[in-house]
Amino acid sequence: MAYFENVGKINYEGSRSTNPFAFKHYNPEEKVAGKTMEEYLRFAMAYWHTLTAGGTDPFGTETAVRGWDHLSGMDKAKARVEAAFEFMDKMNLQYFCFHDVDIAPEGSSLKEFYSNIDTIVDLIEQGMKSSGKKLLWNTANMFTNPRYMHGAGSTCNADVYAHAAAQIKKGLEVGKRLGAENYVFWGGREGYETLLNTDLKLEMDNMARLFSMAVDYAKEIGFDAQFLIEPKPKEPTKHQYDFDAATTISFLQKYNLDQHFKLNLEANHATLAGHTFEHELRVARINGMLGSLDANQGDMLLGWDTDEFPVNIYDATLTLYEVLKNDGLGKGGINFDAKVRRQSFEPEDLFHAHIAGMDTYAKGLKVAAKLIEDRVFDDFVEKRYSSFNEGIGAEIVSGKATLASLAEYALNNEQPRKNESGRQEMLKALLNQYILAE
Ligand code: XUL
Ligand code: CO
Repeated sequence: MAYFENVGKINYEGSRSTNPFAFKHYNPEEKVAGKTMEEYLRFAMAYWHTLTAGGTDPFGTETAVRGWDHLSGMDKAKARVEAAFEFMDKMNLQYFCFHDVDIAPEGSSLKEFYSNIDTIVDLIEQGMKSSGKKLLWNTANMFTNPRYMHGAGSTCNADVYAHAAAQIKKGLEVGKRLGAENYVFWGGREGYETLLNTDLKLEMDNMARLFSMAVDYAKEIGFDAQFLIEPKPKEPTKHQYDFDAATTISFLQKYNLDQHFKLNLEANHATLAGHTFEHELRVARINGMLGSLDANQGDMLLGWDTDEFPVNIYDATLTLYEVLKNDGLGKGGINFDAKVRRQSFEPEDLFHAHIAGMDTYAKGLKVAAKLIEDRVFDDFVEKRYSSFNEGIGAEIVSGKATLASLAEYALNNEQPRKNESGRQEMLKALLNQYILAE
């Protein structure tokens, strides 16, 4: 059965095309910076937004009209698997990502949940075999069920902690079976509402223990996916422990987990943390921790995680700039953790949304590659710091300088170098020039 019968395969037609069901920039085979667009971008469909969610918000119920609406339970879950492969095929998406609860109903016990997962994973495995689609990452949802009200790895309830461990164990087994390239942890409830009832140290130590157990179990079963943590500062909890890239990296370093993890960075999470997305990518990149991306964008007039499809070329350019400087994302990819607006309720809207996101990132990739090729910012930055290439600057960088040697230098320095302009406006105009060029 076709769930998206009104839409055919989406193809590249070039930037002049007027066909809303065509790519204007995403041309999978086109070479950019030495690789094909498809190799760099590794786009993924988020199962939860595209198949499972239906457009609820805190004030309203589902609005989405989908071909599986008349079904329920396992029948609905099975229909969604079929729809997922039809959508990925038509959309030319090679990867997908899911939480355990996205693909299968939890049922009334953990045993039933395991068995539901097994049934659906059988279908997913068949779909992957016949289509060649790949699992970018899977994860365990340890935030929706009421049992996780106090957290999962950071809960005050040891039985809930054990339940979380059971979900992760199954998630790792599923990931291995489906050849997942990464395994993600996002701690939606790993944080606190008030310190008055919180043992901060125990909560963080316990979270680290759960991550270590996951590392050990993956090793035990021979699952060689890249582990990823997805930072987010708040929502649903007031304060989340994996606040942003810098906080998460230092958490991983403190617990000796940094060699086992990288980061899955999300654009809207960056803005919630008061950062630009490129800031988060740069921090991860210079620490060797840039793993994968959740592509979306927030709304600057709304203070929550709106998970809109990314359409901002300026942001996409700076994002892809970091990706190219990282020499790609390795095992990672670009997962559209994004949802259509509640009033975009028709199945066609899922196509328009993914086309918009994929074209935006493809255009960003082309512009970023040109900026790097022409060394637009590299030359400027290199010259800006050139005082550290020789003389006293080289002594500082090599570690030879001391406070005493620098003080002596400063005391005898009769003609200190003059500061030069940072030329911020000129650089931003250059960036615009590259974005707007044909
Ligand atoms: C929530 C979020 C999650 C993670 C996976 O803000 O981004 O969907 O990506 O759990
Ligand atoms: Co996300």
